[in-house]
Amino acid sequence: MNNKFHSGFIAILGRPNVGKSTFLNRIIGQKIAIMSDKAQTTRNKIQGIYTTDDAQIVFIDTPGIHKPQSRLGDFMVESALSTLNEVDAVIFMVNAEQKRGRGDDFIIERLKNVKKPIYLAINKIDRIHPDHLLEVMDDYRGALDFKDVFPISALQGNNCQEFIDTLIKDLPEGPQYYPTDQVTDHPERFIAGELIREKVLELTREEVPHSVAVVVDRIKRRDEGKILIQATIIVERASQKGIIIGKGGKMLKTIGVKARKDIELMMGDKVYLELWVKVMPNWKDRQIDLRSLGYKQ
Ligand code: GDP
Ligand code: K
Ligand code: MG
Repeated sequence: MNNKFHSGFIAILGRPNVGKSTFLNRIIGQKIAIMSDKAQTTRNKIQGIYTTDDAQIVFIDTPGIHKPQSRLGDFMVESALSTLNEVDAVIFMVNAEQKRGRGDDFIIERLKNVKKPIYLAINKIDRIHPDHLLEVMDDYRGALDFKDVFPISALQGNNCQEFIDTLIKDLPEGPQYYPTDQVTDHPERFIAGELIREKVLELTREEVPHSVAVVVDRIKRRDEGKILIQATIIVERASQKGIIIGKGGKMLKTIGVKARKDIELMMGDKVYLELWVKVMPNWKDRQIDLRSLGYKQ
């Protein structure tokens, strides 16, 4: 019997939409990183904490590394790269359906300087024929000195537990950093905002998503066990405000109902959600606004 406690911080890197958030949510078993089929859904580092009797892994879900297109993009890339010096291991996740491309090579170049164990996770194997897997593996062989390679399906769970068991076995002996019942270090306020933003991404048209931020203005616990949450959805143009509010306020109502259900699940209490929509032109390129929205440290 080996009673030593293993622990450490592991960053998850990969192009947008390869399934990083889906994997994290599967492992942690609660919805903490929002998911969608649109790139750049994750804007902040989100830690998911996985704890067992003899191990703890603190996962860092990074925004996708990509060529920056705005100051927000810049911040996202910086944020992803800066984590690499602080972690014990790195998971480089790729999509089994896609050929290795420039986006992957951009990340591989940066990982060449990382002296920590790097694991290749080939995700979405539920979408490919098993014969194709060897080709994908060949594609990445020699790109980096991988400690191990795991084909997985984050969506269906295939091979995920085996992957976790290996990560734990390889982690050094260490302390339990967070209490057993803690699954993330982000405050409820942040997650509530992310859940609202997720519904906006899910329900609105293509032109809206990348222009949206959500600020939770107030969380107030009421006596009857009900929580009042007031939040503002921020967009760049009046036309986007119109889309989010919808005909007769219908869209905003749908966003509110769906977000409220998820927030209730997270908080374990009844929630009363009040949403406003505000136009802030070019907030993505305004340093000061980024800071007030929580995207700058
Ligand atoms: P991220 O940008 O890397 O965090 O990617 P997400 O976790 O947001 O996932 C992007 C999209 O891929 C979502 O629509 C997911 O449902 C989908 N997805 C993630 N993992 C898998 C998988 O293992 N199989 C399939 N078929 N889809 C997946
Ligand atoms: K995504
Ligand atoms: Mg993500």
